[in-house]
Amino acid sequence: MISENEKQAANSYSAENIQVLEGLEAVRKRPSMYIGDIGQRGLHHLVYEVVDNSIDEALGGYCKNIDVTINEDNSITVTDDGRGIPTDIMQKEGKSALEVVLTVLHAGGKFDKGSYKVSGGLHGVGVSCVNALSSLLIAEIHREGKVFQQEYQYGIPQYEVKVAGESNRTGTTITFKPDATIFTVTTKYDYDTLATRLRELAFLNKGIHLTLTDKREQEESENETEKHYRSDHFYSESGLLEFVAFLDGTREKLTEKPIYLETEKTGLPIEVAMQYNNGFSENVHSYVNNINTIEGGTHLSGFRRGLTTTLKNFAEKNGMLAKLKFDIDPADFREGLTAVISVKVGEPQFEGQTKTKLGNSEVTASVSQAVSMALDNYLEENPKDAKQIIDKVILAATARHAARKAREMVQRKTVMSGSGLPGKLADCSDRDPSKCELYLVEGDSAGGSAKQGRDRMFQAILPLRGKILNVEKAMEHKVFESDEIRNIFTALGVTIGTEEDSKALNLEKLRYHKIIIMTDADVDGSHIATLIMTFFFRHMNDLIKRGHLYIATPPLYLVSKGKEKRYCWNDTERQQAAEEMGKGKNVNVQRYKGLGEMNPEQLWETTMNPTNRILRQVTIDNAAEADRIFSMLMGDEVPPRREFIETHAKYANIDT
Ligand code: 0RA
Repeated sequence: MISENEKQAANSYSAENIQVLEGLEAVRKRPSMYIGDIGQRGLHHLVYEVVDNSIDEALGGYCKNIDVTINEDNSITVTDDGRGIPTDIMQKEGKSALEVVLTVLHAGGKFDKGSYKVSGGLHGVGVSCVNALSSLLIAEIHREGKVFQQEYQYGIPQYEVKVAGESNRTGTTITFKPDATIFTVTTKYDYDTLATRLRELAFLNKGIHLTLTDKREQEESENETEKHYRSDHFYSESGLLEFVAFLDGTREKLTEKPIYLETEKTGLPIEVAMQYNNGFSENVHSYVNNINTIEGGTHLSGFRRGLTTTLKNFAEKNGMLAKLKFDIDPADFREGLTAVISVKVGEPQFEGQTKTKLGNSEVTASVSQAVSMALDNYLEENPKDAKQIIDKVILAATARHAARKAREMVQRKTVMSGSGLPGKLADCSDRDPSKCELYLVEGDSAGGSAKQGRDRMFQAILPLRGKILNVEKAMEHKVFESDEIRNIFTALGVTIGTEEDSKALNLEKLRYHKIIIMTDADVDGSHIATLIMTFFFRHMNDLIKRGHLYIATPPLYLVSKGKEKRYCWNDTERQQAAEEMGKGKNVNVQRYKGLGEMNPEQLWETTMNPTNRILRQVTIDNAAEADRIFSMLMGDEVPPRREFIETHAKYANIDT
């Protein structure tokens, strides 16, 4: 059989193959066009692309287990127990189906007519892109009692599919090593990033077992002397119900039971879970074919419409809105609501800046009807919860009116009173926002050093007083009554609220394109940085999404000997510097506790000068996880926060 295949393959090595090479070459020339970017995100995207193929196989009902392993050399192995990618020769292409899947762009699943492909990477480019961007890829297929194998380098097959042994199971194993000449930023996989995505996939696709194992280093297990690999197993029995419970782990529930629906409307599978809590933020996450649609779209509109009309009708029917003197805004129905909406669409149209907005118009009505029906039933069957929810909506509407007044104050102040800028702001002289930076600095004394040390041409300083308001726990009008927060709004030139959407952010007049949080490198400092980030996350989310928010990283140590000085950002650097400078003799190590300990020149040199400084851009990799972490870090419960800080805090050791 194989020799027959080889003959056919050899005969037809022609136009098809040249096309393939051109296709993969295009991917290597412009990788960002296919996988988004070539940084940390793109690197991890490769894994998701491979896993998505296995998820498809699982959604077809052919596979139950998907295992992902980070190998010692930062290569990745994805194994599933599906049917195995077919290895027989395809007449038209003159090569194995496996090779077609691995070398032809968009080929995945095409040849399996019966398959209902719903999963699929963000860009839907398939595993051939992963192949093109890997220095090595090995495919191992268990099928028909045999093990088939084929290897690739940079997308080029090194030999025809061969039989490498016998097997009594079926499944696909793909191992790939990202090409370091493409992923120049990093080729190192982050366990937590992969774990978060696999957990999300487990919630979104109940009944599938996903595991993640890290073979790069072993850890000691509790009560055991044996070492073992770090590993997690993700599995969800009840899907989005558990997802919502997980997201709300540290929030206080408003009602006993979450509201859940799972249905199919005109061939469109819909799953929704929602739960009200006693907080003030809206945490609604939507997915299409397992892709997080951060820009929303027709499914989200359908959800909102269903929610708003059903709750409104119910409240009116029961005379619960009689005492209300003003209208209710649709957003009032979503305050303190955590919800996940997941739909599977056969031919999704993705629109928007990041292609994460669903455009299929038929989806709105389907989702809206499904939500209305399930919610109506719930309200009828749980009158006590229904009252709680409506009361909460009325409270939200009342608070919104108070907030609007407070907000109008902020905006009026921006427009009037001379420049309208806060007195504490030391502005820069350049007026081109793309060149300008605003430093948000903890404390007046550090603010003073920053003002003296900066380049006043393009760097502005806004000192903030100690701990700013924890917006996670405050009602909205409190947020806009806070002086520090008003100062941030006015300094940035950002306004909110339009006729239609009272929460829309207006970034057109943004005065600085880099907003840099600069706090002490200690526990207090990182707490303040987190408070400021929480504010931006909840109230200026778009500003983060557009990449305007950064964190400055002041050094932790100054190692000096006579006139020679070296700043160090971690313990390894410190040790190295001390060794190189004097073999331990007359070397002075100064530990910076705060920004205030540096003089203006030092602050400029280490933390503000664009040629030396290290800026960390704040990004939102996974919206649901970011939401969960912020609510946990800023919420009322102490134990989970302590646990998180103990496992993640880089600064914990310098305070003791
Ligand atoms: C199409 C047809 C068949 C299997 C697959 C695709 C398949 C693809 C992937 C990608 C990762 N894991 C996979 N598992 C299966 C088989 C059709 C048949 O056996 O009749």
